[in-house]
Amino acid sequence: MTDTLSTTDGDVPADDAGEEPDGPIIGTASQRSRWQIDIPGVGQADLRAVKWQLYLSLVGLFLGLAMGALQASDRADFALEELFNKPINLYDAVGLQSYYQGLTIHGVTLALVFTFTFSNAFMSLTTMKSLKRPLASKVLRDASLYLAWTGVALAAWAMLANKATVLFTFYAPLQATPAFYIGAVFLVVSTWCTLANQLLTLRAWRKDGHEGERIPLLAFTSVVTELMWFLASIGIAIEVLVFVLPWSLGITDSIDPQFTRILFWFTGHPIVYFWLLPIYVSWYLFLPEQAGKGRVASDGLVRLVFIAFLLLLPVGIHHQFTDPGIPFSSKTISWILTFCIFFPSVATFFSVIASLENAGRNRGGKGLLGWIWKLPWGDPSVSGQLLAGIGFILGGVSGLINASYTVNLTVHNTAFIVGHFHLTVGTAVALSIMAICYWLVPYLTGKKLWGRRLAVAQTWLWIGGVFIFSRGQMQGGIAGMPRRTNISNATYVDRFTPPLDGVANIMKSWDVADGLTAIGGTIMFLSGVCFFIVILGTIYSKRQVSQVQRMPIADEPFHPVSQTWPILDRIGLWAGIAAALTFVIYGEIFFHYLPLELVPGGFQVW
Ligand code: HEM
Ligand SMILES: [Cu+2]
Repeated sequence: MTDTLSTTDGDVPADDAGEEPDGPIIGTASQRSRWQIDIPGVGQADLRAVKWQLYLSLVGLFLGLAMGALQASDRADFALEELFNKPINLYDAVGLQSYYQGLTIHGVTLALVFTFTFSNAFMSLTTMKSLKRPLASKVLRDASLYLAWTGVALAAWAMLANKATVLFTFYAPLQATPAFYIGAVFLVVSTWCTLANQLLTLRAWRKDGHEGERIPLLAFTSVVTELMWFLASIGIAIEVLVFVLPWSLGITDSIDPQFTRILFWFTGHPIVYFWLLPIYVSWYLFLPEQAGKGRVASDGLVRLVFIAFLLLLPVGIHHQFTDPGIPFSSKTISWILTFCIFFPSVATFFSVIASLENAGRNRGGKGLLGWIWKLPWGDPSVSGQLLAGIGFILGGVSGLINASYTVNLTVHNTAFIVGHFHLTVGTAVALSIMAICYWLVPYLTGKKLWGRRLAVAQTWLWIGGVFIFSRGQMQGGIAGMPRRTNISNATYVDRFTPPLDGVANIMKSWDVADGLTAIGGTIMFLSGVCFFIVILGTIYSKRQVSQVQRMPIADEPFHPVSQTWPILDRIGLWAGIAAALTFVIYGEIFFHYLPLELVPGGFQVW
């Protein structure tokens, strides 16, 4: 089946004998290339939809990283001003009104656009691959794509016009122009379209002679990810559609800031699962294969982990430990359940490490740790995901600090939190997505990865940068530095003052924290620039592949699906249990909280 007009590619196996039927030939004649992908029935239009969701994700990443660079430099303003002996305002220079306008763009493009549209792309593709067919509905496929682009365009316009400087949490009574909220709604609805399409595709697969069969693991994890998010997003949907949007449109003139905050965090906690689970799909089912044909430890365990995240949905109150109006009972339930998240996380840690050990030993690794060095660290897609995983260890441990009710009080709303989540979403997720792009972009475009060495360097730069950055932010947080603050303009900054009487004196000031943040953040930004050079180099490269493009999927687990309880496959049942649990827990919260306490007005502060 394979045509080898131009065999420039060495990575992709040319021989595909004995495989299931391959997808149609995708490349155009003018490209003089006839490359194929490994999913039957998937055509140009399907691939294009996935590709443009991914490109939107990368546009979000680019904008977000640029704002991140500004935030990092803001910490170094004091040093730069001393150096150049004049006031410096980088925000002015790039045409932004304030630090907070930039921070809104940073939060929205990275926490919402980058992650959601990557999920739309990747989870659609994994569903198609796993069920060996294109998505069932072309209308939903295209609706998801157009809604995402339109939504992002609307919100981007609002933010760039400084009509939505409300940060990505848009807490009332901060008020944005309606286009911002409508854009957010479109983006969320695009993720719902993805889920609906996955479910239709699953149904079509069943009807196609698979009644009574077990759902393939890759499809199972992909569907549970989106389903979890659908349930999670109901909070923000009610918040925006019932309260915030009518208020922004002037239909209502008052709002309950605390109640809308509760609804926001209903979604705002499990949103982190939505960022993470597509990465878990990759860590469990792709990375071991890429690392050396490692096998997944247990089919049942993977299913259980994904179900655990579904069930641990209603813990959002742990973001509101310091908030008034929420009874201690609700906060207690939330923090106890929050600690349960450690279990699926630890299970994942041990299981993925076991698969990687298997891969390393397949490659000839010996002894207790010898397998680690045998992993293909020279493959940027592998090194990026391995380093992201290392970052996640520290991110997870610092998460335990946030989760502890009492310790939380010392770090709440400080820069410590920023240090924490740049290791989790900012590295475990973001660096993994970049690493996945190193195989996904070639897969989707039929091009050979360009700049492989630069790509490997990029992954190391990122992890080095974020370790410095997060160390700075955490230290600052412990020294009382607030987050979400334009530090360069704050009047109360704890600057180091001579005489130098010991290390403790320097560490107590915010200078070291600021310096580390600025240096680390700049390194991360440079790493991001390298990433985009590699990706653009790949997209515009002339080196087309002419073989079948294969997704790197891990073999049958050691404990195969035949040893997994069938009840774990009952996605509807688990979603029902999750919904019931959520109903009980939030019922208790609302019972204590209601009636609403409406306050008039909305504010545009910056
Ligand atoms: C060049 C790389 C990056 C730099 C230098 C950077 C820098 C920063 C800084 C300094 C803050 C704190 C601002 C404040 O509290 O006043 C921040 C906040 C934040 N960052 Fe990043 N960041 C980077 C990449 C990322 C990535 C990759 C993600 C996620 C995928 C991310 C997500 C966030 C979020 C969600 C916030 C919170 C925004 C808010 O409080 O409203 N950042 N970033
Ligand atoms: Cu949370």
